Amino acid sequence: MLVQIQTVAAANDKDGNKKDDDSADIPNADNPCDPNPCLNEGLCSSDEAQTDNTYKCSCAEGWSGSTCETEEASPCSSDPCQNGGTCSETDATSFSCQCADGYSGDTCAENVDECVLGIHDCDQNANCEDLPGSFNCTCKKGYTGNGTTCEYVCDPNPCLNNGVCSPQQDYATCLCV
Ligand SMILES: [Ca+2]
Repeated sequence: MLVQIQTVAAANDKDGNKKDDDSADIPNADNPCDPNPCLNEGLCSSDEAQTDNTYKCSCAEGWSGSTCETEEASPCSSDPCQNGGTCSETDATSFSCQCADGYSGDTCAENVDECVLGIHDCDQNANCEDLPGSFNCTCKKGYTGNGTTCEYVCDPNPCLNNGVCSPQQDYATCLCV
């Protein structure tokens, strides 16, 4: 619990000279704001004419309640950004999401189809498969590699003595002459 003793700023007298109010540093049993009952950096004010020790708290932004004890819901407190997106408040009631790679939309709920958009790095001899949040590259028949790089299995010809190369799924067979 944060309790702050409010100090009164030094006042200037009518001649412009600084005048310190030493009494502000001494706890005052008659002052309901000393020590400050307002939590979370709330500012306390009291009416000196009141004799029943009433006070009012002016709460810092994001806090409410008679002693500023309640944290107000922020636009990001419900974690509105999905799939690893990062939420940031744009004002007291709005948010924006910074989406992780592979997702888009106001709340990052939409998968990016890298294959349709052409923002994949698959080899030109690979098939692109869209996945939620990512994509996969697989070399086409007759090509071998990791999908990002695919090489034709018959170039260079692996068959000796003028054998005829025949491409299979991801390897070659030789027809010997
Ligand atoms: Ca995708």
